[in-house]
Amino acid sequence: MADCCASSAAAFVPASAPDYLPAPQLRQLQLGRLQAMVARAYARVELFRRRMDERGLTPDSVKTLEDVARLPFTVKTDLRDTYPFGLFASDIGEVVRLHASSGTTGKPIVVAYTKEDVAVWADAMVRTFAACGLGAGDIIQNAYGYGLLTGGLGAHYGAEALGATVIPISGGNTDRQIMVMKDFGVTALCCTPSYFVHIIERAGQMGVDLRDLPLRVGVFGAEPWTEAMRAYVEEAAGIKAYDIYGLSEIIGPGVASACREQSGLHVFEDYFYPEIIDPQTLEPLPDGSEGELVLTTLAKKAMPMIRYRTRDITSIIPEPCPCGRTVRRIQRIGRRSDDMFIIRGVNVFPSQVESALLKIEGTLPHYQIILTRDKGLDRMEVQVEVTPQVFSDTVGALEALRASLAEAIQTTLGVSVTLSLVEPNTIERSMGKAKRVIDKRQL
Ligand code: DLL
Repeated sequence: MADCCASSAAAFVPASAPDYLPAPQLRQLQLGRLQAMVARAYARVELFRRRMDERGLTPDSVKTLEDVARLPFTVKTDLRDTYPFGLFASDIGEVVRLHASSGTTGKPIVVAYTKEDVAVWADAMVRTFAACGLGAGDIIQNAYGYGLLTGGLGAHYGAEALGATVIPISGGNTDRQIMVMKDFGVTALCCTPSYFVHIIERAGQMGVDLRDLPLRVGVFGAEPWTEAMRAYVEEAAGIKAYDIYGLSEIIGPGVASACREQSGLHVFEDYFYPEIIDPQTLEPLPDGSEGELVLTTLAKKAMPMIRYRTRDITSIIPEPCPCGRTVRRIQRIGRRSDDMFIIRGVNVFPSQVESALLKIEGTLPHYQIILTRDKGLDRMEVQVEVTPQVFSDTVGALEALRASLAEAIQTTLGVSVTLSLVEPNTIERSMGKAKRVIDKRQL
């Protein structure tokens, strides 16, 4: 059954046809778009032409969808090396929008959109919001940052195209966020999951119980978060929390979204073709296997991307989704291949620490991992905030909590950690993506 028929407080949202196309039609649509995109990229982008020539490929080499696997990969450094406009396939006169994503070092990467690209993006976000059960009649508070990053305007255009009422509040000023949420009868909030945890906490301090408000949906993404975190925020705020995924290089938010089943994220495959590869051998992996997500844009004009290596680790879910959408799902992205750190020979992902912490009552999902090196030996400290109630407990109770958290993390990771309980509000809050790891080993 399509989501359009599900009972919900929101008004009727027509099912977006491409989400429900029978597989053969979808594949046909994808192939036609892939061929057109490769022809355009080959004709207009020097880097793509050179890489295809080196492999003896021309646009005519793409005869089936499987031929995508013969095309060269694109990586983040390609965007840096061609900074700012080197990968554009449209003249600047046709580009109506530029965004940029902050790199960890140096220059940002720049991404471009034509008028048609902006429409594709809005459509992908309409389908995202519809999958999250939203429609006309909803009041959407958009707390993703407006500006060069893609979250703010991406969600904004989608919410307007959906016919919902959008409040372009952007990130920050948490007290005002809570006031607006309450006074305007907001039904859905868009922000990073870590910022929402902060909003829950601040609302508590202000004497506002989010469960009493009309807020019923959270549209959360832009950073990894766990199922345990979803359970926590859904319970604390009395909402359904949906995971949405995207990246600037491909379009921004709107690449994939959870649906009412909350089991994986549907990739809007008619626009973004997903593959999973083994990040070591670079060979494609079958559906169901975990590996690195590679995306090819099928409908973007200004900045087409061929086989972009996202570094995000996931798998394609082979089973059809009970929601009725035929576009395939990916598993929730818990980690990137490059947020992994190695501590005394053991590979560790911040999401593993989060899952372990959230199994134990009495802590807030605010934590930070600090890595140091002492006489050549790596040390890992996990700082965890405790709730104000727990903080006023006896020393013995605190020590028992500390020990059980350390034990939970050590069992999950297989490495020893120093665990410190810290007072409420000591770990820096972020309005956007949370910084979970502070690596002081190279300093
Ligand atoms: O974060 C776009 C976005 C905005 C997505 C708002 C969702 C909501 P970038 O700043 O380019 O774009 O960062 C992209 O963030 O490669 C992932 O590593 C991570 N990421 C995004 N969404 C999720 C998610 C935006 N739902 C990078 N789960 C991606 C896990 C996510 N990681």
